[in-house]
Amino acid sequence: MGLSICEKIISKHLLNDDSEYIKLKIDQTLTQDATGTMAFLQFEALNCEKVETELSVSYIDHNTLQTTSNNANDHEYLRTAASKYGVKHSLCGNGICHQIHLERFAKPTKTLLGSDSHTPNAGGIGMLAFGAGGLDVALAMAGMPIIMKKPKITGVKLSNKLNSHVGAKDIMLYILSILGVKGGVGHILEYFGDGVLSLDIFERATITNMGAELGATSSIFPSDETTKKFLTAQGRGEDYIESLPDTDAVYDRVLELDLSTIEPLAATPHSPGNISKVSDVEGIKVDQVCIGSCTNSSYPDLSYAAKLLDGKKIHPNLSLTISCGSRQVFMMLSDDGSLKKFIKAGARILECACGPCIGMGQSPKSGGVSVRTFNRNFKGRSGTEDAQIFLCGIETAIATALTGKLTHPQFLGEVEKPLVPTTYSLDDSMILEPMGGEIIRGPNIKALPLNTELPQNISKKVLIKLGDDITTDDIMPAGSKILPLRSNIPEISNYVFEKIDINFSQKALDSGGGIIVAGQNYGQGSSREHAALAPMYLGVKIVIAKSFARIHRTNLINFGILPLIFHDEKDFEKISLGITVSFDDIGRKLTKSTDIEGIVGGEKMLFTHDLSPYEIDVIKAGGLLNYTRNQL
Ligand code: MIC
Ligand code: SF4
Repeated sequence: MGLSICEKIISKHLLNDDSEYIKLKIDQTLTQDATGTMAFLQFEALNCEKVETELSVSYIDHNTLQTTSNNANDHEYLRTAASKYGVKHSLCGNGICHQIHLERFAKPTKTLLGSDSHTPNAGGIGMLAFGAGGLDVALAMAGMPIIMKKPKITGVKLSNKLNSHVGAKDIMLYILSILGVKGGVGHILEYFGDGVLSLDIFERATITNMGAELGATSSIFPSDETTKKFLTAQGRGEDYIESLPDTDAVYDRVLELDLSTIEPLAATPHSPGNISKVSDVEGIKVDQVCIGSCTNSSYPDLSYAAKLLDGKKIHPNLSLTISCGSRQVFMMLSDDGSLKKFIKAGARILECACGPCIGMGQSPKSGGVSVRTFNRNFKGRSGTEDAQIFLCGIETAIATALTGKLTHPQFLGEVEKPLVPTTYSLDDSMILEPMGGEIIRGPNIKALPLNTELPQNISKKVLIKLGDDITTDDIMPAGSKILPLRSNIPEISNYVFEKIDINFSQKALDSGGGIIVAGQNYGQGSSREHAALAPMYLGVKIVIAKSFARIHRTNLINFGILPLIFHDEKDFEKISLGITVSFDDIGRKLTKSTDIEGIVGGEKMLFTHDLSPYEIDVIKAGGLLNYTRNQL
């Protein structure tokens, strides 16, 4: 039986022979500033002298608005910590972690763990890349493997070519329309078939990037002649290695997509899984168009955007922002005259960073409509609670910027895409080599809180009851006000569930902690471990849900919070806000059975867990840091 690309890479990195939970060696790590301060504080707590990976890179890209000293202090901490521990450091202004990593460091057939959910962006080049919480990345930097439930592999067979006005983003939106935001859970999506040949590396990366929106463990493309040309054009020809599936590779499930049947699509408010044809939502008045983010900010994307705008003016009632994914992209747009086209058209050029994607500026007006080439449109993420955010590809975004209303890209007429470059502008001077030295810590960097061992008996109140698809943006909001508090858990914990229940944190503190109850897919979205760490700080011991999103589930375990699942989903209705839920001798029960009996307001109720023996030990120890230190 032939092997898929994933199976080949996994077998090369596999460190155990368990068929259910696999331990994988991690070759490279990446961290960004919003999750990186915690990752580095955790790495420090492991008392290692240097990182043990082949390569670790620390990026500054999220917290770039410096409205107080916090972000600049974090940047200095991260720069000096990287230097001390042997990590490369990409300075503020150099661009978005995923874009730069793809351009300069990602290698086919290697493994990458990043403290950001869109780390599978590197799958566009054939790397097996995973998003994780900062603690998992800290452990990988210390040379430890990642442990995960063995993923299933979905083969996505692409045939034919895209029609004009349809881009890679539409492929992903189409897949989201079929599978939904939970459709990738437990799976790696491996792309194969003739259709792959028509996609350049950045188009492939747009697709693997947004596998995160399906809840997928990772996504990957083959490494082929296109990959070779790209790496050569980046001056990294020696990093090329062919990586193809065997012709008789077998997948756990196969999805067949005829690229020629895909139309321009848009995700409508407030989920990347709410997909409509652009033709069905055309005509909505739009106040803002934002182009950029790690999913659509490459040189091919932006030079095409500039070409589409050439000689035209954007609609006067609308604001168009452009954020390049990297300084390489910015430089090339400047060299080829694209920048001038943007400026003449009336665009606002932002720095190379995440920017509006994470609510770091450019929040739309009250009730405003914003059309973005980004990957997430969760309610409130833009910084404006009642804004309506649509996600789409480059062409729809430009057509919309010109007309002031959501517009089908046919409006643009036939414009040929610029050729993919055969050389890129190469200047790594904003990526610092580690030089040793001492770590500098600003006053906002507070000590890392630790959990205590799992108590034998737990009897706590339900602090909040939530529905399905609660995102980590709902649990621990981001944006320009809260993101700068990422290195200060006591402070940031005041904002947990701020948008759903403004009194949550006070209630949790007053009740001496408690329990969170939720529906399906709890914790979808980002990898931010603050969505587990801050509730832990507030005394949350258990989350009971119908199901959990992968990265968040691991983050809960990593911080000693027990993720329990309803045995019978109908019991969800029987748990009310404020009711007391009790478990006796819980540590022993977890080990003994996957069924756990609890008492809910005096009545018995059955819950289950899907924890591995290792995960049970981590929870009992009060989290992974305690567990690892006990082991050492
Ligand atoms: C996101 O897109 O939600 C983020 C911000 O990049 C997060 C990481 C974070 O919260 O810092 C992610 O995707 O993991
Ligand atoms: Fe940055 Fe947005 Fe990409 Fe997250 S999704 S890494 S915030 S650009």
